[in-house]
Amino acid sequence: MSAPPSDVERIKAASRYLRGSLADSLLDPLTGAIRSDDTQLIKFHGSYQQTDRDLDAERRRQKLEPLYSFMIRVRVPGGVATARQWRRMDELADRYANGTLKLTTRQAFQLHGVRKRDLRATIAGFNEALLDSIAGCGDVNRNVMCYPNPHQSAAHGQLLNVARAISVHLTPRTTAYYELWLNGEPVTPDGEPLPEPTAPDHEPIYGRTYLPRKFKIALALPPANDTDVLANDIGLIGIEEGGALVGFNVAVGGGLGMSFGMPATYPRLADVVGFVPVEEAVAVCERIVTIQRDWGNRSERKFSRLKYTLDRMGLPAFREELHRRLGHELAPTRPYRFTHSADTYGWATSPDGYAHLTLFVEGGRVADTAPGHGLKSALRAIAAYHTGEFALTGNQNLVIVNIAPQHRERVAADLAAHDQWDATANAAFTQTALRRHSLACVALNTCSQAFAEAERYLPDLLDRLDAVLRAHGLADAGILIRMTGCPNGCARPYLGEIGLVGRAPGRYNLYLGADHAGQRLNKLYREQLDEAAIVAELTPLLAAYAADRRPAEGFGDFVVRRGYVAATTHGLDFHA
Ligand code: SRM
Ligand code: SF4
Repeated sequence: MSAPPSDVERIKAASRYLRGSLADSLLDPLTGAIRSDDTQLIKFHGSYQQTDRDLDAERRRQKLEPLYSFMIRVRVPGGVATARQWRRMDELADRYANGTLKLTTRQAFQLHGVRKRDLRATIAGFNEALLDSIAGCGDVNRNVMCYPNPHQSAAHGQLLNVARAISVHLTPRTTAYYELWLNGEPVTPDGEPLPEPTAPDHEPIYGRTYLPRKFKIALALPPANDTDVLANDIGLIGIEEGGALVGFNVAVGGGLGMSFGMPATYPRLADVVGFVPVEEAVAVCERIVTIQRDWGNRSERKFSRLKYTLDRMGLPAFREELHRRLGHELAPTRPYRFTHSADTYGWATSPDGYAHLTLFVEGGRVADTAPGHGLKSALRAIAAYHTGEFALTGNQNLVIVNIAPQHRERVAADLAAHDQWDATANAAFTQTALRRHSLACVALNTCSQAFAEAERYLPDLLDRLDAVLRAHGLADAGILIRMTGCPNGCARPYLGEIGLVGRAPGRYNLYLGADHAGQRLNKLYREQLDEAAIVAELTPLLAAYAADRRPAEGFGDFVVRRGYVAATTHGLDFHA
């Protein structure tokens, strides 16, 4: 007998296409929270109920309910936002959230600290600027990632168009989102509930219970793998011919989450299964989504992601099922080569004279250092006149895209006026390359899953590691370092040449040996290290790297070559 469906499956099935009792929960003035089942459903609308974990203990002592607030994840397919959208997000962050914008590892915006009473105004606020949060979270396809600058070449422009088409095609069709957040009150002024919609909702792709679990798609155009394409349920690797995008190698079954003490859970990189022409990219994604819908595990959420479905079915059976649903076989995989997964910082200029400036945003947090002073204010000033776009990268950074020739000096001056010297430096960065290649997940104080700090702490740890790097002449070594507060993998730590994963407050597991281009997972090197131990473990390795590395050899490749860790060749041997 098969195991019963999980509780989340019950909630989805009973939700009337994601409505649940959210309308009532939002109106309840007695609590800052929403009802328990609704906390699952609101994720599909792009929001998580959270508490301020810094205050939890004190509020418990005072017999107060936790300080509830909501994170809202605003989708930006391919990361490309207009200047108007930037201005609106900047404004909403100040008016309803904690005054900062988080640029996520999947090219979305996150607002933190929004109170229940302000949820509607916030969502309506970004909706006016043509942004949405539906499918920001939940058991559906999430924000589709791709290379952030569509103006870099014709092929990059095509890539963004495909990312947007996939995003639209896989967006849930339920009208619940519009009804709850945008089309006025879900109850009439005299308290009568609105009648059920006359045309009942229908989800042609997902069905009534949506997917068994979250689903992620990314596109990349070699040699750049800036979206860590193989960490996704579906990775589309663009193939160019004569400057045009002709199609994609399709990779399936990537995903990074795991749980400590459960070796049956593991990070896994996607397998490349064949090639499709551009015109078929949307269809192939839809068919893979439906395989996961029908074959994914709906009983045990720890094993629900496509990667487990795939390893359970076996690659040949999965491929056969995909061919059956597509009506034909995939074409053979085309050759490709990734060289890096990090962003390239500084200025670039297009042949038409327009410029693009990639800025490092530490931890993806756009904030000021003092009122009116810092990165947030600098970007607000630029957004007032910039005629191009603001593109969020998969590395939590920002590209100011298509800066008109007459604005170039002004952009540089606005950044400098707000102390953003490194932003405009190009060759002469004051920060180490290690810092510029760092990623950190949100973790405390909002993430309920965090065992340890990440975003708030990594800059301090980097101060100590910077000193080691400088002492060994490694200030310009672009080593990928990634920290998360738990093993879920939100800053893709298992693709870090140095991965630090929170075990307990102030304690991290250290993983080493990923490559520099997102094509090899790392491996556990040491457990439960505090700061002194992290520095002590890394110092001799960095010294050896400085002394003995081969030309152009990455740190991850070096530690594997020298036998500090074995190479991970598949998710199934990650724990070996
Ligand atoms: Fe994540 C859950 C933040 C990218 C794997 N992630 C969470 C939650 C919602 C915590 C929770 O469940 O209560 C975090 C909200 C914290 C907060 O306070 O904001 C959270 N994840 C993030 C972000 C904001 C990290 C960041 O600092 O940038 C990223 C938002 C991406 C976006 O815009 O959609 C983020 N999360 C990722 C990635 C990286 C990626 O997708 O490229 C991963 C690893 C890839 C993957 O999915 O396998 C990731 N997040 C998870 C998991 C583990 C999933 C699994 O299969 O086991 C969870 C927990 C879960 O789903 O049960 C999770
Ligand atoms: Fe939270 Fe863990 Fe994700 Fe960090 S990795 S944001 S601690 S769920």
